[in-house]
Amino acid sequence: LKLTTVEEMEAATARLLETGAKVGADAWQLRVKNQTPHCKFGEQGVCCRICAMGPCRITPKAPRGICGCDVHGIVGRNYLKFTAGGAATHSDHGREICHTLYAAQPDGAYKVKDPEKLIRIAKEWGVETEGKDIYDLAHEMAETALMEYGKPFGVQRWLKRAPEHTQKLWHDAEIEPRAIDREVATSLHMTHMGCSSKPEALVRQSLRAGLADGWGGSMCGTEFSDVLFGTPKPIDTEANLGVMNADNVNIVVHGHDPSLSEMVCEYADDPEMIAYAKSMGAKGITVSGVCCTSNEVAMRRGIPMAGNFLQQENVVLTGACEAIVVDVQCIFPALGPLSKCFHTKFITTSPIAQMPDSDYIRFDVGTAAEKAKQIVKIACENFKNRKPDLVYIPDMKQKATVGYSLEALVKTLDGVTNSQVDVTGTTKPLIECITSGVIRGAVAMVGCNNPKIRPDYAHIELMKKLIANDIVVVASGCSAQAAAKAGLMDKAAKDLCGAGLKRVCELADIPPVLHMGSCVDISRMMVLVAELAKDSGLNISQLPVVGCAPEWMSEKAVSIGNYVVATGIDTFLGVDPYVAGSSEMGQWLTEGVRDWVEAAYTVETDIEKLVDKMIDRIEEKRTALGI
Ligand code: NFS
Ligand code: SF4
Repeated sequence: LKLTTVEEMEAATARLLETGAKVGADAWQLRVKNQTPHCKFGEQGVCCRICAMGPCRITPKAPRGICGCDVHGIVGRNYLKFTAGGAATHSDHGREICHTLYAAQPDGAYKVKDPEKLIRIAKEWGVETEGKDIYDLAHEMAETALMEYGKPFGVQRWLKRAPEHTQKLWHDAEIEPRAIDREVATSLHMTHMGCSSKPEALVRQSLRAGLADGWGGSMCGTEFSDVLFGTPKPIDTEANLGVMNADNVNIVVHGHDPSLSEMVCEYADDPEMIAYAKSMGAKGITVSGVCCTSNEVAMRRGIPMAGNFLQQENVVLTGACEAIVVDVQCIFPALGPLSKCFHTKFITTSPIAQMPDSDYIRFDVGTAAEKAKQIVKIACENFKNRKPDLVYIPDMKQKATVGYSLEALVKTLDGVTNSQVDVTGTTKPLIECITSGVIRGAVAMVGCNNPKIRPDYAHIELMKKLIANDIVVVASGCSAQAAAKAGLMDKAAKDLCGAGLKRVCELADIPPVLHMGSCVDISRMMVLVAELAKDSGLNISQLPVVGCAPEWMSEKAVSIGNYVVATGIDTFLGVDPYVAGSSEMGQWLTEGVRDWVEAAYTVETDIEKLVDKMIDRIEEKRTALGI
C-alpha cells in the first residue's frame, strides 16, 4: 500500500489554484491571508456584544464590561452560545430526518429500508409493534421522536441506552437533557444580558445542551436515517478528487442531510438519466461527495468521496464539475462566486442555507423525486458548457472500505474470537482484544479541517501513530475523509499497524481506521462505548478510549465535544474553543467537569504532543484497570 501524502495533496491543490488564478477565482488560501492575524479579543473569547451597551472587550485596563460582567462570564457565555449553535444545527438535521420518516410511503420517494431496526427502536421506546403496518409504525415513531424536541416534561428517551452509572452521573449533575429545543432555548436565555455569568453554571448548561445533541437530536438523525436509507454495512468505495471522471457528468453532493443526497444518487443511477447524459456527449454520470452528506452516501451506497471540508472549492476548480448540489451546513458561500468563474451550477436546495449566486431549487419531501430528477437533468445539460482547457482532475484517489455502523462492527468482530457462541452479537470480542492487550485501546477521531492546522496533516499523522501503537481508530466526518484520502481505510493499511492490531484487522478483515459515518453519527460511537461499558461491567470513563478533534472549526464540533466529555470520554482538541481568555473557564473544562462526568478536555495545539497525550491517557486507563 502506498499512502497518499499530505504533500502530494497540497501539490494537487496548488495545481488547481493555478486554474483558479487563470479565471480570477478567489480561494480560502487567499482569504486566510487577508484575515490574518485574527482579532486577539475574539480569539481569546473576551469580546461581548450581546447587548447594545457594548461591544465590550476585556483588557487589563478594562477588566469588566459596562454591565460589570468579568472575563470569565463573557468567555463562558460565548462558549455556551457556541455550543447551542452546534446543538441546534445537529438536532434540526435530526428533526428533518424525522419529518422525512413521517412522510415515508410504500410507493413514495422515501421508504422504510430497515424495518427491523424500526421495530427494535419502537420496542426500546415501549411503542406497541404487534400487528402494526410498518408504515403506520414509522409515522407513529416519527411523531414520537418529533415530540422529543418539545416535550414539556421528562428527559430524552435515548438516555436509557447509557449505562446506569452514566445516567446517574447525569442526573446528579443536573445535566440530563430535557426537550431538545428547550436546551437550546435555555442556553440562549442563560446567555442573554443579565442572566448567567458564573462559569460553573454556563459549563453545566453547555454539557446539557451537548447531550441534547448527542443523546437527542443527533441520535434521532442517525437512527432514523438508518431506518429510511438502510443501516450501513461494510462497502468498498474510493476517496479523493480522482474519483471525479472527466468523461462523465460530475455531480457533487455537499452538505449533511441524506434526504437530498440519497435522491440525487437514486436518479443519477436511473437508466433514463444515464441515457440523457450520453445524449449530451458524456459517457455517464458520476456522483461524488464532499463533507458529511458524502459520508452518508458512501456508507450506504459506496458513492465515492471527492474530499472533505477544505477541499470543497477544489471540486469546482477541477473545471469538470457540472453541478455542486448542497443542502445545509459547512457550505462555503464562496462556492457562489467561484462557480461563476466556471460552468458549474451551484444549486442550493434548503430554505435554511440560501446563498447569493446560486440556483435555488427548493427541495422538500413531497416533491423530492421530481426535484432530484430536475437537478440531475440540469447537470447533464450543463456538460456541453464545460471549458475543456480548464479541466484538470488530479489523478489521485485511494480505495476505502467504509460502512461500520455499530451493527456492522459487532457482526464483523464476531469473526475475531473463534466464534464462541456466548459472545457473538455483543461487543465482547472487542473487549477481549482490549483486555488481552492485542489492541491497547481506541480513539474516536472526528471533526473538521481548519486552516489554523495544516489541513488533513493532523488527522492523518495522528491516526498513523495511533494504529502503529495498536490503537484502533473509529472515525467520522471530515476526519474519516482525511483517512480515506490518505489510504488508511484501505484494508492493506493493516501493514502500518502494530502486530496486535494487524492481527485483528486480518482476522476480522477490516481496515485499522473504521469509518463510522457523518458527524451526527458520532451518536453511533456513544452507543458503542455504552455497549462496551455494559458488556464489560466497567464505567465508560474506565475504558481505554478517548476522543479527538485535531482540526475542528464548527459550532457543531464544540457541541460534540461537550457530549463526548459528558459521556465520560476524555476529549483532545487541537484548536482552542475561544476560551484562552479565562483561566476559570479553562479550569472548568480541563478539570472541573471531571467531578461531574469523570472526563474532561485537553487542548493541545502541538500535534506531536497531542497524540502522545492520548496514548499516555489510554495507557493510564489500562494501568488503572490492571490490564
Ligand atoms: Ni462535522 Fe460534517 Fe466536516 Fe466539520 Fe462540517 S462536514 S458535521 S462540521 S467540516 S467534520
Ligand atoms: Fe458589555 Fe455586558 Fe452588554 Fe456584554 S452584556 S456587551 S459585557 S454591557
